[in-house]
Amino acid sequence: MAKAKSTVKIKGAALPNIPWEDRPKGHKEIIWRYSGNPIIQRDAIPSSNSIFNSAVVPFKGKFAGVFRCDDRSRKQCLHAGFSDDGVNWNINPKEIDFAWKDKETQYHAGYDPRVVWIEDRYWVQWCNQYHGPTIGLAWTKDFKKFHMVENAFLPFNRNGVLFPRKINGQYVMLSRPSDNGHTPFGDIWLSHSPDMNYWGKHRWVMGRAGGWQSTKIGAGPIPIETSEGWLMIYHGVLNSCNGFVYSFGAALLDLKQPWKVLARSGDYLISPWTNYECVGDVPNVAFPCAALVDPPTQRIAIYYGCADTVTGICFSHVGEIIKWMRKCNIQK
Ligand code: BMA
Repeated sequence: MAKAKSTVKIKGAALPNIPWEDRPKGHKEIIWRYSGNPIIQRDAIPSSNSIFNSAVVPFKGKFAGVFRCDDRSRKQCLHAGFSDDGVNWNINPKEIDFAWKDKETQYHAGYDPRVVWIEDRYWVQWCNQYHGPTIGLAWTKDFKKFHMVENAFLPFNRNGVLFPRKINGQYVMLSRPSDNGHTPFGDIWLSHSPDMNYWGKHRWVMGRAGGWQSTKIGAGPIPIETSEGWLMIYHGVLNSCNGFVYSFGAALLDLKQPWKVLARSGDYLISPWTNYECVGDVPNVAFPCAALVDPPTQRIAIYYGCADTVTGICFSHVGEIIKWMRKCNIQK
């Protein structure tokens, strides 16, 4: 198999079984959608109204994940799931039963999960409900038993995304302070913690920009460590006469001071173009929550929610994304 020509080095273990489809012949865009999209239909489990904005990771030579499965009362629920190939998913029809000592802050609904392996366990971050949206945290080793810890931030906050390792001796998380509704603003922030319990040393990362990212932005998948910086794929929202439109692009953050932005795409990678991104419970949403990467070949598979209804994947090469980002860079 031909390796990407880019000299960018990516940290992390090889993932030769990454879900993959070659770039279609004649396709000129930086990114291409899987021809079998959507990979998860809205009714993949009996209780679900929609399955989208979900997170997957490599697990024991295969794949596991945490899925946002809104149910038919339209409650936002988190479910675990497993897959042999990262494309065909077996989602547990029972909602995750998070173990936690404190009734007051116990999970009772959740959405937009992210999952990351740090040190010796998988950490789940999601939008938890405690007097409004805030960032819930839990860990698991087997995707069967999940152990909650304290909510990371005060409400209102969404899009909590952990870095995959400590930086300067501390855990680091991106987030997007918000309001209690369909927030018409939003910048990306970064916070530090010595123990996954207390969060502080808050830093502003970046704010809105023009066009597709003019209303609000929020971190997407877990940042990817490369020799050029942390590759952060993030969503951006514009407000049209037809409501919010969710697209996604990419930025590069400094390796040692990840609140410093090195480059940022003025163009989007994906904006809702296809039927399944444009039509659904919330039209015109492409919302990325996870990415799988195979460092030796630089292949990347991005998982994203489509129109708040189903789940899709799209593909590219990390080096190509970074090269493209530098061409349409708006970080001066
Ligand atoms: C955000 C979140 C996302 C959703 C998006 C578009 O505020 O609720 O889960 O995909 O709105 O509806």
